[in-house]
Amino acid sequence: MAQEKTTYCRICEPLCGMIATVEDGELLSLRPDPHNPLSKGFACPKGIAFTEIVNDPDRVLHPLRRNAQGEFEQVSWETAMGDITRRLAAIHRRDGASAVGWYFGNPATFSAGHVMWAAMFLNLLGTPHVYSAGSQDVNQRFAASHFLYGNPVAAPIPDINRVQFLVIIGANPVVSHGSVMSSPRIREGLTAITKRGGRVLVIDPRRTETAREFDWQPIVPDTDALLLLSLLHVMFDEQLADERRLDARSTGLATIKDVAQRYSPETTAERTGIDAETVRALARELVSTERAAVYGRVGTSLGRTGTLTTALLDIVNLVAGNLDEVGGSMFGDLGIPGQRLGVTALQHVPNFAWAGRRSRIGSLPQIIGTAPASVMAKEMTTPGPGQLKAMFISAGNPVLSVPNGAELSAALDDVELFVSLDIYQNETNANADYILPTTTMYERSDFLLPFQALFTTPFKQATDAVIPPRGEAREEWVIINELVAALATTRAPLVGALHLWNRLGERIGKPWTPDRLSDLVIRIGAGGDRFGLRKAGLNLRTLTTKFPHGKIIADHLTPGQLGGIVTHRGRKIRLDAPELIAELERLDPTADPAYPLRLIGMREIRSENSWQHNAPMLLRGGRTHAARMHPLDAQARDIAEGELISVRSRHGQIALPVMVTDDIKPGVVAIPHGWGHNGTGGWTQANTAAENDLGTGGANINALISSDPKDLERLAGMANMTGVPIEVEALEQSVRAQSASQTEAFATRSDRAQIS
Ligand SMILES: Nc1nc2c(c(=O)[nH]1)N[C@H]1C(S)=C(S)[C@@H](COP(=O)(O)OP(=O)(O)OC[C@H]3O[C@@H](n4cnc5c(=O)[nH]c(N)nc54)[C@H](O)[C@@H]3O)O[C@H]1N2
Ligand SMILES: Nc1nc2c(c(=O)[nH]1)N[C@H]1C(S)=C(S)[C@@H](COP(=O)(O)OP(=O)(O)OC[C@H]3O[C@@H](n4cnc5c(=O)[nH]c(N)nc54)[C@H](O)[C@@H]3O)O[C@H]1N2
Ligand code: SF4
Ligand SMILES: [Mo]
Repeated sequence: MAQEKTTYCRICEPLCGMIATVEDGELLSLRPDPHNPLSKGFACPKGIAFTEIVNDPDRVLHPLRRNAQGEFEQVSWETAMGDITRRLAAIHRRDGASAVGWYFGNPATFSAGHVMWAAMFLNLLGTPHVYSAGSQDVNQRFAASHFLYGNPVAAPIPDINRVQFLVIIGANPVVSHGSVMSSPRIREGLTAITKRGGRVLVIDPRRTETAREFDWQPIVPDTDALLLLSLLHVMFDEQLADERRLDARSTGLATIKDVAQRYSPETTAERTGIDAETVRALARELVSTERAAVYGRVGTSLGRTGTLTTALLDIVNLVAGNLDEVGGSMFGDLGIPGQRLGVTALQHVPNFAWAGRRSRIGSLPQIIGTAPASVMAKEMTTPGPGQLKAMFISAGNPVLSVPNGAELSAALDDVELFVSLDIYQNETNANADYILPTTTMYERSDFLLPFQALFTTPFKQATDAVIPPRGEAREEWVIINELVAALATTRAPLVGALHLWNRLGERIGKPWTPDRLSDLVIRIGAGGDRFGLRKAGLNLRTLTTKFPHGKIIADHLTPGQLGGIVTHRGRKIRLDAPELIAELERLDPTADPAYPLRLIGMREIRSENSWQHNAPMLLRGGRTHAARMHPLDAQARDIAEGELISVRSRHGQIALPVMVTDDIKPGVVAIPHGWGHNGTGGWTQANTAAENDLGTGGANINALISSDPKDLERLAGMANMTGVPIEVEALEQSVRAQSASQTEAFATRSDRAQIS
């Protein structure tokens, strides 16, 4: 008989409540949970379509080994793990920990067991080759927080519930549903701001789905740091800032004032495309509105100076009197005693500290234990001590998501051992020696551990698995424990200690599992039972059984968190770190007349990065990958709507259809990433689309992006994926008529109507 189970979605950050209908261990359907106190019956098309992913006939359900002919064949877990652990141990014994590497992709963060076990294993192993999607996403946030607060994991989030003036710079929450903030029903949250008489301003090169609903200010890509410096200039110049208060809360104010002095809005206007009076008015409004915040995301992460830009976002909030204040940019509170001491201690651990290690290739700093993924390929192909020889990739598709996928794909083909942990055959693991099948989110229990401090309304939810693992799928942490056991016998004393800990737990009947870790965090943290000290407090069991729809911990974020966050001397925010100041010299790139246009990224409502192009529900309406460009730029190049265009940068070339639209700043071209399914993966739907003559399986935008260490952002090794100089031309006149009609259908049906 069919049964309904309460759970939550773990695709993106709002973590919306879901009701799963299950029969005989099979997932029949998903619908939004009307009783989840935050998402209240909302879910997006990706969340609903996940049934098709769990049950996808293309899913990898058994361990696969690549044979001499290059084909995958099914093997037993025993055979796969026996061979993998033997080869891994041999490589480790011969070349040490620095021959072993791991890349974990975005979905890893959405599984407490996966991300924590991978981090624990790799840290204890001591390899510098730890990579993640972070250097294409959010590592600049950690680096900025390191410099400002001495605390890389502190991330301010806008107080959506109470803000009256929200400036969104380089984020599109109506489509992305919010990032580096967990705020279910974000569209409604934003609309509520205007309903209560406030204002939302979107500063973005494209009139995005969010910008269409609120006020839009276009900007030249990758000039946000200049805009933010000009805002500071006006705040100091017009004496809007409360300097005495600033002095009490921060160090380095004189330096920042001095720097801002050089960036009057009159001098930056031409570069940002925003006139001086608009900037002056914006600065005044940010200071005079009692509850105001600026919030930036991927658009401010991926420029040439992402760390500096992100630090400036916080500094603008601070100077305007909006940081750590009600209705401003606030910090979530984990409620864990001793957090500050813990972070201070971690800052002295080389594996964790900023630049505690630098990459062998490019000498780029690590941040929270991870190195820039852009250098992964060269770390595999460059001989010498520390060469990466055994590579694990879990929940990632870096051949599409990291710059220069062709280079990476070739490098992966040559490493001694390449093991993928995934639910699919994708473009990356096409070259793997083994693909190990893992569970999807609904086949495991979980707690939203990594997102605890990011909820705009403090919230906790935990879930049991709603169905057993399909086929022979296993959870990542279970696989990692086997690797731990294998390396415990080689030259890895700390891994050995972890193995003993695991063994001990098993022996006393209390194995160390993700659930146990979650229970610990829940009990110690805000609202927890502190092991009996707080009578009505939570633990994992009470959270799952008494509050299956989740529990709101507090109605609002609490101001005044900085004292518990900042680890710098005197608990003062540091505004003048020399590393940040040095980034100012990178603000003005030299223009190259051969590449006059600027490339930006964008996300689509029915895609999640590269991995949801195989669900029929999400592909409806003849969806295709397309670039967006302004009519003026199209006319100048004699390009018509729907035509196939060639997009070239200094680093590569791709072809795809174009949509000509006024909703973008002239001189800018927007292209979604995560496409470029070329038949090497096992995604039948996505690859069938690729075989169509229009190339509608899409193109890999990251072929246009440089993986050269000298082109990476310097403080967090961020890939430079926005504002990239490009040129565009018509590819073939002959397909014009054919493609125009199809792209138009896509434009009306999926780009506009599907926003929910
Ligand atoms: N539907 C859907 N939702 C998703 C995802 C998805 O793939 N699909 N991915 C998830 C992931 S992994 C993440 S990290 C989040 C990201 O969440 P967001 O950051 O909110 O999403 P993006 O669409 O990347 O928004 C970036 C915006 O920055 C703008 N932009 C680009 N360059 C610049 C610039 O130089 N300056 C300024 N001011 N703006 C710029 C782009 O036009 C775009 O509108 O979304 C998550 N949610
Ligand atoms: N040009 C450009 N490039 C970008 C971006 C951009 O804005 N522009 N955005 C960047 C960002 S923000 C991100 S987060 C990255 C994403 O980059 P990645 O994380 O490398 O790639 P995804 O496409 O998210 O691939 C996720 C993989 O995980 C698998 N998977 C899904 N669920 C699970 C699971 O539970 N367990 C396991 N083991 N596997 C699972 C999927 O099958 C898929 O193969 O892309 C980055 N790349
Ligand atoms: S917005 Fe969609 S994909 Fe993201 S958590 Fe909610 S239902 Fe899942
Ligand atoms: Mo991301």
